[in-house]
Amino acid sequence: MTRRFYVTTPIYYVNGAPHIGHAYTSVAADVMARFHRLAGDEVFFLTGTDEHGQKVEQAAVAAGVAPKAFVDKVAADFRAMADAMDISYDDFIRTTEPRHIAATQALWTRVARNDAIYLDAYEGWYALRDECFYNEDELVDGPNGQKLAPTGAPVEWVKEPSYFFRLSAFQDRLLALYEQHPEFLGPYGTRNEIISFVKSGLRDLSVSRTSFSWGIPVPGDDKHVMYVWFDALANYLSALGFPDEQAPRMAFWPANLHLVGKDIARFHAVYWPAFLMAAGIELPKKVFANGWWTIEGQKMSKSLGNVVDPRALVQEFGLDAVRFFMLREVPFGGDSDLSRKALIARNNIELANDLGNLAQRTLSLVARNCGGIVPERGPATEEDSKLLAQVALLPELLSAQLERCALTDALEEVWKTIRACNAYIDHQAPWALRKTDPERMAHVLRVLLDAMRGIATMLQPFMPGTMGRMLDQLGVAADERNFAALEQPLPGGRALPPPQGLFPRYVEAEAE
Ligand code: ME8
Repeated sequence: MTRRFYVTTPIYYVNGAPHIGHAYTSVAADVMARFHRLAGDEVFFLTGTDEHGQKVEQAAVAAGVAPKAFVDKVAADFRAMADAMDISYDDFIRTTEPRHIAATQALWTRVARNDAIYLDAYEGWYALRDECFYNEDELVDGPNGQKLAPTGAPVEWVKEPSYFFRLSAFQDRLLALYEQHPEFLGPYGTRNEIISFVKSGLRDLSVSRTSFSWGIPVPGDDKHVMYVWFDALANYLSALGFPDEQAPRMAFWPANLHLVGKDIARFHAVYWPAFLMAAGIELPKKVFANGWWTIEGQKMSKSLGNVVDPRALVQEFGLDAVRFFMLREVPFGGDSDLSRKALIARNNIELANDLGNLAQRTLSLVARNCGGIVPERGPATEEDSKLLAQVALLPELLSAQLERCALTDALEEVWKTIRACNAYIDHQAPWALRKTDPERMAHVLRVLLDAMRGIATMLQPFMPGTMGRMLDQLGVAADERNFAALEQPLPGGRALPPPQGLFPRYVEAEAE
């Protein structure tokens, strides 16, 4: 039976340009998608853009452009960013597309038919920046005595006719979900926060607005447009062809993993499952929230002028050094800081030294001493077997870690193996064996080639471009690069291309 794996990123607001935070969640989701493809699963990987709502409408007005023209332009930039980061999405959904509008209206109709939506009037606080309604008791005091959202966003008092979703009716079912399926929501801290938010009591949620029009009309009452979060969350279904149960992609529902930032855990772990329960639709298997990036210790913001376009970093350091850094620096789920110093250190120590040198040393010895031909496997010493056994464990270990979204632990596991290879090469000293025992030298190099093949195969999801080049250099054919193929050793006798460096060391230009 084929296993299916459906993974999503948030769909990003098009009120501003893409930045490193957006790239981060997308790279993490990309690693999950690529990993599952290499494991032989049928994968559907969705990303896209969130284009409705007051915040986007205001950004268009500020730019002096009609909303549709504005969102077309910014959405294209988000797509270009995803392409530049080598995000292997299978579909890019935009909420202004007719397929999304139709699906979202169908979802609304289903929820309304089940008596979970009613018309009333909203009066309360709204934070435009978060596109979120807050209860009075959630607000905090700002510097000039004004009220702020807990996120620090300004709030305004909103009073207008509105449709409401009966969120309060789902409190017990949501708590039961978190309890019975502890794997539904992670990491631990986010799960606790959400549970206490739900326990503190849920009020019905305003799900339509009448004071602006840039949104999806409510079926049967087009004075109202849907609350942007009802609209946005529906994307995960609309890309599958919902409400057409026969649409081929519907086989991917329920989603295996919604990867989000911790800022939007509430929407995904409270509102979304409640909407789905109300519509009688199966729930996603897992929501996992990544932590927050700061830049050189500071919050990223337009006013500080420190918003980082990931493409600028890629230009300077190379794509895979950036992808690697993002997932390596801090355990996935925790907050991280982007500092040039840390990025350069990771690149130089772990990529250029640990992995790059290992490949360079081994491949140049094979080129020089074995005529560039992959040696046959020889009789294995205890050390050989130990190293190869460690490599052979990687697919299973990494699968278990990725199942828990422990992307950083997965990398650490691979790095332990890389360090073991470096210890092995130093200890075996194949360069010295050349004179004393050339046969053993060939066997040692063969062990290293096999180990590096395992390592490069497992690292493909994290650094697809560079690991593709490493596998080229190891003489591994395209159809030998998945996890199952690792069980089959490469035949000896293959001619390898001349070795080339994989990761340049980065030297910070001397201050003038
Ligand atoms: O919230 N650090 O879109 P958005 C880490 N449209 N991740 C960050 C980040 C940072 N500094 N900044 C942004 C929305 N992110 C909605 C989503 S989904 C149905 C609708 C990432 O453009 C993180 O994943 O504000 C966060 O959740 C997302 O970008 C927010 O993107």
